[in-house]
Amino acid sequence: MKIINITVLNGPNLNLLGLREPEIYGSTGLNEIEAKMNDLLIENNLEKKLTIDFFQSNREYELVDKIQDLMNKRNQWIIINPAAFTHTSVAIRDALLATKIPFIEVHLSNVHAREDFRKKSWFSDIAQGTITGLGANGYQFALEHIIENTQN
Ligand code: CA2
Repeated sequence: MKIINITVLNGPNLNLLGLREPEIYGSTGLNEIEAKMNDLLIENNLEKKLTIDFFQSNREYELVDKIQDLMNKRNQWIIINPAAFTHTSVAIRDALLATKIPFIEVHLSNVHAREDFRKKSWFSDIAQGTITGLGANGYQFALEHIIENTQN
């Protein structure tokens, strides 16, 4: 049986979700987002076919290392909210390009409706798709896409 592994990567400050600035980022914490994603697998009886690993870091090199760890592994997907690194990180972009793992870029807030510097993403043009502005549900939608596109 082909097992799909999904790695959910979250960038700097997202460990503060639910604790600060709920008016921008919502009141759902990262733990709750992770629990809901696991629930979605269980509801779909997929817990033996899909696995999800979660990783949050405030350090760019740790995210690069985590992506490199997935290199040469088969049947991988990445869901990534690079947070502030969205607008700065050629290093994370290069790591994703090197692994060739399909990924979905998620943002809680609508980055296009905010400051100009947030409109530039180093990821959108190489992502399978992007979800922005739909809050914590964005992670669920990304997972639903993977579920629908990896069956058989
Ligand atoms: O909307 C998003 O998901 C962002 O990726 C969040 C980043 C921001 O730099 C991007 O432009 C858009 C910021 C993450 C900070 O997360 C916090 C969460 C709670 C309280 C404070 C910061």
